[in-house]
Amino acid sequence: MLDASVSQTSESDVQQVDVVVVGAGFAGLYLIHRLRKAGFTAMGLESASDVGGTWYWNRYPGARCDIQTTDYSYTFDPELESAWKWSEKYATQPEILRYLGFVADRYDLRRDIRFGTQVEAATWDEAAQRWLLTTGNGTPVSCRYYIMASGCLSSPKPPEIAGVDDFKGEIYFTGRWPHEGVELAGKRVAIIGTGSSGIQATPMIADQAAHLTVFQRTPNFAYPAHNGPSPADRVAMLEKDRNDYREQARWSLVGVPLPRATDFSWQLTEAERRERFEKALAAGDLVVMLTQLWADQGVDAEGNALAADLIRERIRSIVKDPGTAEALTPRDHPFGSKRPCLETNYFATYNRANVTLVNLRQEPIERITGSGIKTDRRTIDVDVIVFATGFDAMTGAIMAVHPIAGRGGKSLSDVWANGPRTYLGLTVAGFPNLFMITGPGSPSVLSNMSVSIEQHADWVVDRLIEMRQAGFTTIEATETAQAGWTRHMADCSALTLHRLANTWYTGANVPGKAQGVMPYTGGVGPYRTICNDVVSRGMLGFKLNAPNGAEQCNDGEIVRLQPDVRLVLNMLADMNLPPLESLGAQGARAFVGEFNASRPAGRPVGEVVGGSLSGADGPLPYRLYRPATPGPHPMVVYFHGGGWVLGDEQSDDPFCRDMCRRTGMIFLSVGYRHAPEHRFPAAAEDGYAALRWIAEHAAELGGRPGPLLVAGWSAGGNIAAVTCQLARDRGGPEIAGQLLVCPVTDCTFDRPSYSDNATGYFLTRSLMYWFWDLYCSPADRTDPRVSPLRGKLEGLPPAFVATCEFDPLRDEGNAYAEALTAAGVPVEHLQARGHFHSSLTMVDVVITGANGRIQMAKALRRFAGLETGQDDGGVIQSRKVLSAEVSAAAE
Ligand code: N01
Repeated sequence: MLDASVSQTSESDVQQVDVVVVGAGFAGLYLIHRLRKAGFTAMGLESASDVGGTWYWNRYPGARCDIQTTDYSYTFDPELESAWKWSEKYATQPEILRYLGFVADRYDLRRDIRFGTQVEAATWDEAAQRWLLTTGNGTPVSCRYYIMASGCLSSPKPPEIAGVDDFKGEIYFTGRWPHEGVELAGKRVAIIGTGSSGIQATPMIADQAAHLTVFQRTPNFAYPAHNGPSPADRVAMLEKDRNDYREQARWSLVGVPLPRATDFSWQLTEAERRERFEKALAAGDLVVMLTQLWADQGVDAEGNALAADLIRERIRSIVKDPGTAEALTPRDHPFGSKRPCLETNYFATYNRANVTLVNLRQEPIERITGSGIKTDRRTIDVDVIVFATGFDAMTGAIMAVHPIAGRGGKSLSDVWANGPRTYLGLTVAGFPNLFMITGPGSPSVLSNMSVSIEQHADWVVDRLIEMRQAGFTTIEATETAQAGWTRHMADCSALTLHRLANTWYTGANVPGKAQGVMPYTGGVGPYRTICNDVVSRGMLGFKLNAPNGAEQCNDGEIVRLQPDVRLVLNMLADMNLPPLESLGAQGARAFVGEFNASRPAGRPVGEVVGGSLSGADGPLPYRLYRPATPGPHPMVVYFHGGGWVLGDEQSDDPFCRDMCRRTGMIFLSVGYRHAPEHRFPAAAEDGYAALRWIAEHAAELGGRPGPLLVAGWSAGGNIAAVTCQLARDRGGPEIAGQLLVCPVTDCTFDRPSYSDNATGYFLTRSLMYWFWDLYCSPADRTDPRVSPLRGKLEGLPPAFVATCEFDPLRDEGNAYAEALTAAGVPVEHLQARGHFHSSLTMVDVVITGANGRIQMAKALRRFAGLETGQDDGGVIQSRKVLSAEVSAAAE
């Protein structure tokens, strides 16, 4: 099949090519096409006897794609797009295989592929700066670049059940289904596994078999595919402007151009939520159900549970036997944390007389015998066993080439012994010129694969072209870049619920496999931006070498911000907003008011009431947030942020609600006076006066008798810190603890964070200059009532100080925490990595800020003498419950 143009060195019997591509599925075919067009000699090595990859092997009854065919297609060639018409919304395996064959024919790809060829080992030849691949068929191959396009789900998992060899009947694996088909009519069939393969195969097998017994360990979330012709609305969207549709898909979150829901579950009524669910159900689309219900469904356990309950309800409504229905109802993992499935008659199949479900949670399989399957309660005799037990996903096919020996002979299996580490899911430090397509660390299986494959193949081939132009012949990720990517991966997965489920996404399905979320959970569009940024920042994190000794290495980490902070800052940058300080105080206030109106509404608390208290020079408005729990509650006097110029008692509403829920305490947000109308020391004196008034009226406000707590963010943190000093010096009231979030503590601007973070992180240095100028004359600035760092710190209440890495105020906050400690004040200091000035207060926008708020809430409870560790707000508490459930399920 190989083209004569692939050069051969007869002396050594080693074929020489520029690039070897392993795998001839979606990825391998496109790569060969692109490499050839770019003038590289490319050879495909494929263990199957033809093209197709996963669609070559997975021929079990019912096998179909679960991304709509409008989206599950190549998009690189408009002529190809118009030359092929899919017959259904979700094409069958034979049709998809025909499509891939059609593509191979159209671009004459087979001539560069050696079929029936398993790559057995790959060794980096340091002297030649090339890879040497040995294969199970034919001569070894030497290549400059070695690309693994071997698929994420192509290495079937061994059955792991004792006695398989004893079975006298027929055994089949869904992932290796015989090409000639299997005759099941009249037979007693067992199927083990209820993932996507099992759920697709079960109704089809039940139609044929005399009896089907389904052995289920974990029930899965599944909803109807509603297969048929492609839906008219989706086709219309595509046909209206194909390029635009494809482009939107490339920048979307999962590779399908559907906007995500932006309303949070608590903003919708139950009827509205049900309506959305029914609509998503009718769409028959995995992605619609996963992204279109409400904004918190994938990131928050409570929002997720609302969706999960509706899916569970549907199962109960279909399956007639209540015991079977319950057994089929998933309860041990959040919806979407494990790949959900599209089903066609799956649940209804359990109403058939010839179908039985065996719940392996109640009666585990002990072994397979000569005649069937023995559980700890009984033996079920069968003629056929179908293993739908899944794959050694994401790393299995890569590690099947063993060893892959990189620099210094290091084996990839050793390097990955504790789990895969990559840079961008594309490369591995220590393995020059090795690329993976949709490897671990890229969006891969959490995306529409065809979009991710094209992006990866394009990125790799474009780099090879650029290197050729620049004279470089090797490329290798640096350890720094890879470590940074690993950290970013962990930050991203902390945002989602994937880590709460035992799945093939985390390696949990393969005994002994290192565990951790393997796909990149940050989304397709953000990932594409990052890959492009790597290039525009001079191949950041890569070392390039040329044969003449030339070297280029621009080392560093591509993402240092928390993923959601990065998105927020990019969004703000795209808005191209005028600097706040250019708007004047009134204009800036109006702008902030408008900005606040567009943020998600805070979550419900027991009660929110407004009122008026006595400030230093007249009444001040306040807003009180009361928990839903019975009072009286400890009270926190809260000062909002806004540089002493902006904001009001309502402007930190989501933060106050969140902290009220997490602490179980009253938050009373004070509307102190603002500059320039009221300059220093108005805000400081209002803060202290408010504290006194609240202490005097605590009982009527529903507060617990005893010391108050104070808290504040930014300039509010400054007022909180000052208030503590004034209360100490002026004879009370007593304060049990202070929470200072990114506080202003000093009037100098020469600390490094003022230059490191001068611009680009929303709060800028020049904005801070402006705030200071409006509030305080230079002559007053060293007064501890505005620069508390310069005050006496002994005898202050215990403090929790939070500072953020990308904040101009970081270093003065750190300095205050250190100075308090030095003065003998008990201090807990949170230095939030990857966060910016607003991270901890932008509740439900910067989700990664929640961890900081959990710590803050615990500290406040401790200061108030309450138990910590409980009642930390719905989100995290229910995550804990889920984790506990998951580990219980695993036991
Ligand atoms: O594999 P799976 P799959 N004893 O790992 C059970 C894609 N795909 O082939 O969950 C008893 O999901 C296991 O139980 P548990 C899609 O991305 C797509 O079905 O580990 N049971 C589970 O029920 C999908 O997610 C399509 O407790 C055992 C099942 O076997 C991915 O491929 C179609 C067991 C395995 O489910 C994998 O799906 C098919 C044991 N020893 C697949 N070991 C489309 O529609 C495992 N199980 C495009």
